[in-house]
Parts: sequence; C-alpha cells; structure tokens
Amino acid sequence: MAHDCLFCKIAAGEIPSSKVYEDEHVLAFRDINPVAPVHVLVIPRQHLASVAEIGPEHADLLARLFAAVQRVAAETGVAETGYRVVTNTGRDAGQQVFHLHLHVLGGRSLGPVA
Ligand code: DGP
Repeated sequence: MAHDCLFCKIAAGEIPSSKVYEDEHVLAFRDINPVAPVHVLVIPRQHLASVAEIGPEHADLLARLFAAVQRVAAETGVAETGYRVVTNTGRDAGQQVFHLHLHVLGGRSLGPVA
C-alpha cells in the first residue's frame, strides 16, 4: 500500500465504500460525488499513481480493469444504453486522487467530451 493513499485505504477496507465489484486485482465503488446517475470508480488494488506509470508489465492488469468496467456497466444497467470511461492524468486534467482510477459514467446522455 502506498503511504497515505486514499484509494489504497479504500482497497484495503480501511475506509468504507459502496462497492459494485471486486476481485483479487480490481475494486469498483461508487464515486462519493457523482456527476451522473451511474458514476463508479474502477481501480487496481496495486498502487499506480496514474496512466503515466503504466508500462508493458501492466498489460494483464489493464485487461482486468476493463473487464471490470464491463461488469460494472452490466450490473449498473448501462451496458445497453452506453457509458463513458474517463481517467484524469495530472494537473491540467484535474486529477485529485493519485491512484489510477477509471470513472465509469452513464445513466444519462453525456454529450460531447470536454
Ligand atoms: P479525479 O479528479 O479523477 O482524481 O477523481 C477523483 C474522484 O474520487 C472524485 O470524482 C471524487 C472521488 N472521491 C474522492 N474521495 C472519495 C472517497 O473517499 N470515496 C469515494 N467513494 N470517492 C471519492
């Protein structure tokens, strides 16, 4: 676990969250400040700060993350209607939590990106 990382603490169960899916490698939980009817965060249990730290050695982990996204979409009812997957990286993107996470957004028409 990374020192003082909020999402590492959520992954470890030290901070409660509204879980949607979890397995050995991945956890998905509802965003505390949702901007859409479905707003779920999908994270690796392994600490990576952002997309900027992903390398070829993380190929399996990325596949697991996106498999979890598909499960979240199915379980929250947006697989058919559509959803958006967003990951903020660094200051200009407004990244607030420096533990890699995919926002899964859906449940309403989202309009164009940015
Ligand atoms: P980002 O800007 O991409 O780093 O998004 C971080 C998201 O994390 C933001 O949408 C709010 C959410 N968040 C922050 N703290 C907590 C928390 O303690 N619990 C949950 N469930 N979500 C959190």
